[in-house]
Amino acid sequence: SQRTPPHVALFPSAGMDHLTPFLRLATMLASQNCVVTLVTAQPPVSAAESTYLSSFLASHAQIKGLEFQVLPFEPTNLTTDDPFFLQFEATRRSIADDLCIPNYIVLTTSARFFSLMANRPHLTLEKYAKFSGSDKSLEIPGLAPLPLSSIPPPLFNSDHLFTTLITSNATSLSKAKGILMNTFDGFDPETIAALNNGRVISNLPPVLPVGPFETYELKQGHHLPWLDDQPAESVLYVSFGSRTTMSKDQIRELGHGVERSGCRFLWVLKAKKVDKEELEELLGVSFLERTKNKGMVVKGWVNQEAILEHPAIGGFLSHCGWNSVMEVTRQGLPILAWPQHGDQKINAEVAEKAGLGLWIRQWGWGGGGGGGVRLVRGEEIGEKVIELMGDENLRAKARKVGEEARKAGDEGGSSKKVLQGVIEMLKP
Ligand code: BUP
Repeated sequence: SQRTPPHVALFPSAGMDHLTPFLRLATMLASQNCVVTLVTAQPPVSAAESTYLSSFLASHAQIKGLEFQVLPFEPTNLTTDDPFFLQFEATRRSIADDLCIPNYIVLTTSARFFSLMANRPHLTLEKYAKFSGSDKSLEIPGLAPLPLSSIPPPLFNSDHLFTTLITSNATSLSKAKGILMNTFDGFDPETIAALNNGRVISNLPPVLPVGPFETYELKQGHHLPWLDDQPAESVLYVSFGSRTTMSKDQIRELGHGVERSGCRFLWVLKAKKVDKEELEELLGVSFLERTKNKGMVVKGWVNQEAILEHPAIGGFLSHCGWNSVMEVTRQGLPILAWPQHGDQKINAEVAEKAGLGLWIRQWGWGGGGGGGVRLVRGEEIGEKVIELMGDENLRAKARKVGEEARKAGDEGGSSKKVLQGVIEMLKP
């Protein structure tokens, strides 16, 4: 069509795991000639978000940035001190209810976890809380039974801010024109079909799979020359996302595990404060010395996309944050899933079912140490790493998923067509 391309405003929620997919979507829309304005909540929660955002805007002159001041929010009856949840709530309170423009939702989780979120207002999960550690399942219409042990614990508590946010969002879903998802039809076809057939929940706007979101060049994050010297597909990449810090005991066991596996590894370690001294204290000087030819431990922020794209990477020990799942899908690499919290167990199940690797259910929620979370021993971790890195069949399956993912995003592919359809609808 020759009509003028639409002007689209994108408003990401707090945290790198929301900002990153929105920036990707922004460039995808801009490359389809849309005028794009990126609205960002001020002040941001983390310094990582502001740094990333300014370098993105500096290198994408065609995308405009617009700051939105969030009203101060003094919570009473605090059920969480998670700064991201508090910012979600503050933002929710600060926005006007109806802007009289077509409104789409961009979802940053799996279709299966979304189905649980959308159903939360109708579920009396409180009464199942005592079974959350059992092998019982929850029946949601249209979906395969959902193990109670995969549901994030805060969701059993209706007073928890995580739950009140999800419930309030779920009751507003029908106001949206559509729900854009970072997934593709072939990745989780049953759930997407069930959502779109109205079997999961009635009155749901169309679910629009437009992923995996494409990446863009961002000249940020250090390049790792060490990787260039490693053989093809030989290195295990280890990262548990931007929000997880494991206990010291679990970090040490993980160290034993990767060392015992004998595999090469690149481990991005997040701890409260990770400087050289702390790395030595956490893992031991002798660990770093023994593994210096095999592996590399890096602290802080890396350019994960660039790492996953590197030919030396052969597998990913991952917490299964949804962005990470979609990034590794594009690369066609297998995952060893070790979910830590939130949607990650459900994401791990989806990834495993799609053919993207292994999920060791008995490892439970990660984190290690107290709070009823199991400490997973290095021997077990080592065995599974060997299995992941050595199983040709797993690699072949993951490679195939990667090919399908790329096809979906190519001209004429399912996700590309859906996105172009949305843009067509939005043309004035
Ligand atoms: Br850590 C890390 N570099 O060092 P997820 C993450 N990322 O580029 P999360 C880096 O941040 P949730 C790093 O590629 C992905 O796009 C990574 O999002 C990038 O996990 C994003 O994978 C992280 O969804 O969020 O942040 O733990 O709690 O939603 O699982």
